[in-house]
Amino acid sequence: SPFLRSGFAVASDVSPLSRVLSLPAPHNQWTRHEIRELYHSPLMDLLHSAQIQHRRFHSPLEVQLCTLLSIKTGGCTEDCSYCSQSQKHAATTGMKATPLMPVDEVITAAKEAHLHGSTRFCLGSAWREMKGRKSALRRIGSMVKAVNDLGMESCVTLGMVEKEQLEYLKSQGLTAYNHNIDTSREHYPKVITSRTYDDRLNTIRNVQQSGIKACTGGILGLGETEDDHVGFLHTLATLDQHPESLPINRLVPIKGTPLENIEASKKLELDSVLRTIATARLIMPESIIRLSAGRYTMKEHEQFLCFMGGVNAIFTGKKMLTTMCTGWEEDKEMLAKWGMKPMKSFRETESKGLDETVLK
Ligand code: SAM
Ligand code: DTB
Ligand code: SF4
Ligand code: FES
Repeated sequence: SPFLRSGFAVASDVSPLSRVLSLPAPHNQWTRHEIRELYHSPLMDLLHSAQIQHRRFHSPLEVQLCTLLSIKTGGCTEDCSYCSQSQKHAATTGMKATPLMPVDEVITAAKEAHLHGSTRFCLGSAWREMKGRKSALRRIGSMVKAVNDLGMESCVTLGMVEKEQLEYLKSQGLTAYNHNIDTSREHYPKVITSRTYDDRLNTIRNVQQSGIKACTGGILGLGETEDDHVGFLHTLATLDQHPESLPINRLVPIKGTPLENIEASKKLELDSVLRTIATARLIMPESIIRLSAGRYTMKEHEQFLCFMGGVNAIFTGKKMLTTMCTGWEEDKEMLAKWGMKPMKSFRETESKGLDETVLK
């Protein structure tokens, strides 16, 4: 074509990016070196390759809409230094602990989310672990069942959990369990001391072994380096199974927590976020990548670049757990403007089906 000047290949045949694009299937044998090379590729090539990879494994215009509900807020005995819900920071955050919500209130919130087009409903509790919480587990089982009965995918995030408890939740129809590694193994002890990195990995392993999909990812902006992003991605990409869902949160600095005033020199830059997302897309091509906490602070064009890099899920609705969330209408308007549409639920054939007019 006269319009094409020769010689401008996307990346040479032997570049790390083109090697990844020629892999026929996902694998979990990544080395840190390989991931580092991808992460530090020219950003333009990295984003372009991630978009190609995205199109090999996903329908490119579909975004999973997911809504969160905090079913038990505050009073958590963990010391995660970013979190509004840790009891350790309660004196300075002023966060009050609430009891576990009744099932009918959860159903009301799930119905609302379903009506607005969300296909996955996620229940979060501020607990270190589920051990000994027999009646709470039963009640959460009923919530899961009710969410499924609406035709939505169900998800819970309840802290550390035992195998038998996971089997019970699975028997109630649970789709996914969220438990994050949060950051790299090296940076982790600077952020959380009350639970180890290996505790987290064991919980994720138990979830995957029980046949529940694992939603696991982390937070960017905790004062970590770009090499911590590489380490974080390496841990995820070398799990026995890649996460079904991979949340990327951006730190929302919460008043009264140790990370409230993170130093300006450690501020998270957009290009690091894009590099993390695009590298995740390249090395875990089947995972759903979810742009999570802090999205409401991002401008539309910043979010657009994240979608280019391989994001295909968001939380949308009235609230995250305790922080702000962009609402359904605003999100649907933004996505529709770009020609994107909600991802169909794999449960949808079992339900009455989504209202096709949800995204006009
Ligand atoms: N308590 C459960 C746990 O830790 O597994 C579930 C809820 S916890 C709030 C889920 C995740 O939300 C955390 O692992 C962290 O990645 C993210 N998160 C919590 N507070 C945040 C904040 N202030 N900014 C960004 N992400 C946050
Ligand atoms: C995840 O990684 N992000 C979601 C979900 N998993 C449970 C929660 C984000 C919470 C952000 C802080 C808040 O709203 O309190
Ligand atoms: Fe507790 Fe989860 Fe907050 Fe950590 S992130 S303090 S485990 S609610
Ligand atoms: Fe529900 Fe990740 S928190 S899918």
